[in-house]
Amino acid sequence: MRKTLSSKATFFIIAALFLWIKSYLVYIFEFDLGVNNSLQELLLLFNPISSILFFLGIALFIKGQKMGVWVITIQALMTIFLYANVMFYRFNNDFITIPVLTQTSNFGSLGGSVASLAQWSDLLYIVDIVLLIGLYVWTRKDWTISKTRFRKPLIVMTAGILAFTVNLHFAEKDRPELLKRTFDRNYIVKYIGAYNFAIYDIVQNVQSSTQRVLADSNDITVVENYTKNKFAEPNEELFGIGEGKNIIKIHLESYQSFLIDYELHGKEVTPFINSLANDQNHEFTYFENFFHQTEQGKTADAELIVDNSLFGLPQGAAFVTKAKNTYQSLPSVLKNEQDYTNAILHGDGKSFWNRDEIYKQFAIDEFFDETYYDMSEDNVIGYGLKDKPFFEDSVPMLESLEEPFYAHLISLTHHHPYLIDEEDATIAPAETGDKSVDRYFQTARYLDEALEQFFIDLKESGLYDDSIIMIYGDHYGVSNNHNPAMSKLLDREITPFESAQLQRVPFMVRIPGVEGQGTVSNYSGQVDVMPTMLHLVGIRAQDYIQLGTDVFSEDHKQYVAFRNGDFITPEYTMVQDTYYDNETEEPIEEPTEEMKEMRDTILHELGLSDKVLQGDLLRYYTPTDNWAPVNKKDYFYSEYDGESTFAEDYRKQQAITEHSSSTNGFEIRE
Ligand code: GP9
Ligand code: MN
Repeated sequence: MRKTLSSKATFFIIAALFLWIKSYLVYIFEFDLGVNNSLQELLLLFNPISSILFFLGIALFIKGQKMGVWVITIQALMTIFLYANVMFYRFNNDFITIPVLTQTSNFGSLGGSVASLAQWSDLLYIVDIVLLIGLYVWTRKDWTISKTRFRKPLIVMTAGILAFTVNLHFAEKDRPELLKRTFDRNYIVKYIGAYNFAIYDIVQNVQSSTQRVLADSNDITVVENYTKNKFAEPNEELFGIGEGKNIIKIHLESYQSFLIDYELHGKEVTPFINSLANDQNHEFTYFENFFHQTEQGKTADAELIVDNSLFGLPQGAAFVTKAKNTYQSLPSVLKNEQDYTNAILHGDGKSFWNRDEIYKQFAIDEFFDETYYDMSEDNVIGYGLKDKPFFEDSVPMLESLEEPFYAHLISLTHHHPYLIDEEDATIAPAETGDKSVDRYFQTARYLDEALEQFFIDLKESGLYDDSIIMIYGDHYGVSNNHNPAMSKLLDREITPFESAQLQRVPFMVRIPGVEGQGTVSNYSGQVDVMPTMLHLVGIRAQDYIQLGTDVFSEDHKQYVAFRNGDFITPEYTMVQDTYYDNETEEPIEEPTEEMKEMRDTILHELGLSDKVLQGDLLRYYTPTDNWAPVNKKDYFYSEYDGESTFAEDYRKQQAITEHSSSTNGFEIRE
């Protein structure tokens, strides 16, 4: 038996196998990675191989018996890394990243609880190392010394790199642009593994810190001059008209404006949203030529743009790569100038899109994530909580906030691939044969019904009368990959011009006590939201770095930039280097100088925005005399750990007393 086991190769293979099995068991038993198809299952099993071969392969450079010591040391280091992540995950439901390591307060929150997180069964983590040491002592005398020094390690390490390439290829099949779009860390670990994720994280951090280091305080002056100059004076009648009111901001996932008034099988798809757009109650103003401006960051981009009046990055999500930046977000300004309490409500894990990090920089006081909601099986589909229970259970959370508040509710069910339970589907799917497009209308209807009920509940709670309500669509739901189906549905060819027009998403505002303006045709985009909101509550946007302008202003600049440099104005559209006349939809043979200048303006603005984000330039900018920069340390998002849901708990609480008391640390509004 000893003879068969007595070779360096066997020792190496056994070590690699041990580490492989250990890593896989950790994935299964310690992490909650949400594996939901067989390809993901397979990748989870496969993904530790690449880094194990690569790192253990290093030991093969060492000659003689010492190689064994190196194998054991590397094995131990990788185990420590894994175990540190396990401990961190047990507490935070998240993985260790460089920003987390540099942010010692996070460990502070672990406090003395490290001991309580450890379990006796954790001793199993060293079983393989003990066995390896035994094997080493037992067999090393019989090891032969290899003649070549570099061949073996290089072969093994190259095999590791190759395994990674294959891994990534299949991962991107399941989740396109996985690394570029920098999804949730749980996703990346699920697809490429905990070790590869750590390398990815290091590369990302090095890249982003170099750009930051090269920036200096003069850079912001250039941006400031531009934005101060672009500023549009507020509409006098509306400036400050919503002062002191709450802001309830509703994020309609994947909702494109073509849905408004669209009829399928002779029925309106979203009758309630239609009624708001058509201002049947004389309350809402609907901007029919409003566009999303997002790129790879999708939802995260929409949130960033709307709340900061900056563009997202050309690649990746600033939510992830620029999470440590200084921001002067809409909620932070509201808080600074008018003492708002800021909250975000969303029925998904808190770390998706790195929200739990960036929200601190945005001065978000409360983050009601999935742990606050009833996530039982019936309530969940696709990415997370269904919109109906989400909106319903959000009302008591809103009531718990101190007024005035800014609350951002992010819907989720109307998300690709538009899954819906049979009992929730109240309209038949479309019949294009493109499954996800066909279901798109069913989840849109579901969102519409959820929203309608939410309005009823808001009115009942009394919040409706005290709150500005702002509704916006985050980004397209039907991508160009589905043009044949879209063309059937809209009964026209989806040309590049048409595809640009389809990037319209709704933007609607309702101010209590103010009559709505019905449908407004002014052109605007997500970047214009923040200055608009600031003016409504009576804060001059000019003091802040804003690339958009107030949509209610007479001077509002009516051009809309897309992140790739294409753009739209009321008269013409520029897509892929071609200018089109909006009326005739035909290419313009000879674009005017003015059109070309507009293009330069667009590129200039996008470039300025990139400079702000890449250089973290807002750290050099003091907007007003009494501006207090956001201090991340002031914000901490605990998970709700009540035995019942927040809503249930809240109701119980209400039954006991009508006065303010606390439910797991949350003040109940009197
Ligand atoms: C997840 C949700 C979806 O929490 O916001 O993000 P998206 O895929 O639309 O960017
Ligand atoms: Mn989205």
